[in-house]
Amino acid sequence: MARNSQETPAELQQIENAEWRESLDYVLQTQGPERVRQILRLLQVRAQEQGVSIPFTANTPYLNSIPRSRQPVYPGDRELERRIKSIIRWNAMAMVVRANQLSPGIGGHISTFASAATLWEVGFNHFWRGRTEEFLGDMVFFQGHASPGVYARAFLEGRLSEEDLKGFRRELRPEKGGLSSYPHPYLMPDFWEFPTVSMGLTSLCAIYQARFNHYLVDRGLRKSSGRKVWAMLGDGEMDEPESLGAITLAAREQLDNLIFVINCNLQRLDGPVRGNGKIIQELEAAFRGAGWNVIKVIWGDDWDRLLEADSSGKLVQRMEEVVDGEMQRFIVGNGAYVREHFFGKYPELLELVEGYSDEQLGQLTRGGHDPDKVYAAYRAAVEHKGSPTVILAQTVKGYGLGEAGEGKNITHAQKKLNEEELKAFRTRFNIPIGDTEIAETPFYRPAEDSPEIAYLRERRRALGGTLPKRHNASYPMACQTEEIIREYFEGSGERPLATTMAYVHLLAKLLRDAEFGKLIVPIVPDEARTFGMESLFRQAGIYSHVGQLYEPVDKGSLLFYNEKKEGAILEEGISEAGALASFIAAGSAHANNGVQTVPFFTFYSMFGFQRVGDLIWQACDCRARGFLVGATAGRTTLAGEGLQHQDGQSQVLAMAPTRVKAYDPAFAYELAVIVHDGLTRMYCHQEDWIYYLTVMNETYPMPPMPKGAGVREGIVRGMYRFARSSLKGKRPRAHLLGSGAILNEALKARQILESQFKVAADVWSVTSYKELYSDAIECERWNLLHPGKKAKVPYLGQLLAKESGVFVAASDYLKLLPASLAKWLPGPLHCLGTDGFGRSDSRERLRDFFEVDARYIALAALRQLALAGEIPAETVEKALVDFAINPDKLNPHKD
Ligand SMILES: Cc1ncc(C[n+]2csc(CCOP(=O)(O)OP(=O)(O)O)c2C)c(N)n1
Ligand SMILES: [Mg+2]
Repeated sequence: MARNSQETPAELQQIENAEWRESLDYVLQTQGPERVRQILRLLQVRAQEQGVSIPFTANTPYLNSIPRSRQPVYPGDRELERRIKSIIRWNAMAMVVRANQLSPGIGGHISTFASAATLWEVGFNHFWRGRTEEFLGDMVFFQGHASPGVYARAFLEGRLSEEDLKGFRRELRPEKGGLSSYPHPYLMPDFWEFPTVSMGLTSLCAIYQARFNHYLVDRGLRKSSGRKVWAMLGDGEMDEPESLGAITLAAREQLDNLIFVINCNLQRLDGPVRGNGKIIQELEAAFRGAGWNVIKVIWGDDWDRLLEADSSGKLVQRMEEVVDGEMQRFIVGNGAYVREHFFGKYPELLELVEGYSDEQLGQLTRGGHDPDKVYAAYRAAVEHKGSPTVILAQTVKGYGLGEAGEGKNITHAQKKLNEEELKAFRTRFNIPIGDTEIAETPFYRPAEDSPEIAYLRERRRALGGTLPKRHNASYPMACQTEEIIREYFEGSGERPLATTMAYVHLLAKLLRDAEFGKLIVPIVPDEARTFGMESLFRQAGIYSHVGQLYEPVDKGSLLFYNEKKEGAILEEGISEAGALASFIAAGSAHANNGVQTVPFFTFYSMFGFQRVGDLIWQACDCRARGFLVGATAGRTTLAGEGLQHQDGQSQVLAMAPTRVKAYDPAFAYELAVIVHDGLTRMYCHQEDWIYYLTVMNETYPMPPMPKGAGVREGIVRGMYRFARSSLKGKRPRAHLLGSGAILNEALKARQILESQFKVAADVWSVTSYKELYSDAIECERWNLLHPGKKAKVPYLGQLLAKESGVFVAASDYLKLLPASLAKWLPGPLHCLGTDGFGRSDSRERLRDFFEVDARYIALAALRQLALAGEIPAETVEKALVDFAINPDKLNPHKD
């Protein structure tokens, strides 16, 4: 190219740029992309050799990943699909608006689905396969607060009625019921499959779900079927640590059955997700860095023409330099504004759009609203092999709401539309509703024989039926585990054992059980050796999709780290959140995978309910079943580890989720009875429960199960008499309630009371305060609502009907736990517990510090007896001295 000597350096650079670009285009056309990569690499190396450092970037330009030339032809009827989508948009909006007209303040989200509609409808019409006899269907995690979009579609599909839609967020309507605000399988067990509205958990659970689907195949429990897991996510929720926390695992496990679609409307609740940056680029770098296939869908078709026409490179430059906060202004502003502020920055760009009217510029679309682009991305995603895919789709929050909130910061809070706004929405989406009816925001469904309904039904038929649809495929198992647990009824003789050891022993036996063995999924986050579970490595194997590519250092030992493809153990590394996501996948497999797996998730109890409590809540919402086993439990039983390790609250935290049964067994036979009960209820009677058991690492001889009547029932219902007083005759009487390892302290206290004070003391083993409490409040409620009927007596009341005396309850947990029962006891109660921060020291010192050892139990009993006038007050004072208790010692509540 001849150059003019008058040209400025900037102009020369322009020419140079154009030449380089043309060269690249030429190489691409004549020799293909691989050659382009080679040359770029060559140049990179050359530059580096010359000392030009090239900044690291995990980003590609701010352009669509799939160029127009590689877009497949759209297979659907675009016009019909647009009409269907418009109707769904209307109904989804109408549901929220109506609910708020009827019940101001009931809430709901309009703008999220408005931004996601194309992303979802392309999925519904062309990708997401329903469940059939032969195929379980794809799994779709829907962005939770866009639920009106799913309901509105189900309405067109004839799955929900107009009456149902009227019940959105009005679940307690008499007789009619309603639709839950968000996806909750607990509330709509035939409809929703995955709860998604606790931000962050969707990404995590979808990843572990996809991995679990592979696990089932590798373990021979399911045939490989090519089903996909789709997670429809928001850009704001990607800030939750759980959202990105497991993405490297997804790539490492080569989960090409997993597709994320992130709805990048650039906004969250209060404002822009990254006002001063670009969320799409940030997420691209994170996912590419983690090894994902990243597909960006940023610009709609009309931008392609502009990009193709721009030889200056200024359009891409402008696209890249505009931060998201500014991008939002181009949505809210009109075409003239876009011309002036977006294109106006460079004369080349103004020239580029010279032939465009302001109206045209105002309507330039974002990629996530262009079905062609979305389809191309989805097709590429489902065909991609070897790694998971994330689609980053730029959309507009509140799309179509116009003045009512499109792209505005207030849009998330928009619950109502005035008449003018409704009319504008109606007109924009061409909904056949007249001006006279519009104020009522009526729902609209075309006639059954209309082209829209026919098309929509045909599409779903072709894809195997409707979704979401939860299908509970659980079936009653025989549960012949009585033989397995009988051994523990005998006790361990002189041999000291910890409940953890008994638990691991039992689990190993269950893994060999003809019925359960193949279904048990042991899950552990890097503490198997801590809990003495390494024997299971050899027996069950540690799951690894690729088997074991190395010879482990401990290969020679019996307990070597044994990874294998058909391994049963999910060794999750140090991720309680990930492990719990696996627990959810395994615990809900009867609904989502047609196979009834039985998870046993064993973890450091301190890092369970308080660390990943929301996931446990979500597991309950999923109606997951299985065992959560909090090991190294008990604030004073776990010695040495101190403040951040000693759990003295999980039994209290476990009170909250109603589908959790919580047990704190002291002895091996108790544990065995509880596990047996869990298996029977969950897998024989098919009840939705999660069993939480705390197990401990303190060793002591395990006694045989007492022979008396009602022991086994008592273990399950929460309490039974372990030892009756050996003293006869009428004398002061105390009842000592102990749980877990602290039951041993109650037994020692009994000795002290009987031998030194001649107080008759019975010892009760409280296996579950939660069971006792739940039963008591249930009776109380029934009695309140049936005043004319004979009052029901709680189990606790029945058990203690003939007892008198004082009560002392001691556990390794907060005093709140036994205090919850005080009103149902026939005598005064003193609660001992472990409120306060843990310390690293020996068990003896810890139990002294927290005031839960035998001396304090005896002291509390004596004090209660003195208050009741059964013994002189001086006896208590003397006991304090005899027990060498310093009243001015450190206060565990405060120090
Ligand atoms: C853990 C958690 N924190 C807060 C919320 C409340 N919340 C619901 S939607 C939302 C904003 C979501 O933004 P984004 O993910 O960008 O979705 P969008 O609506 O923009 O599509 C928030 C904070 C929640 N549901 N979960
Ligand atoms: Mg958003």
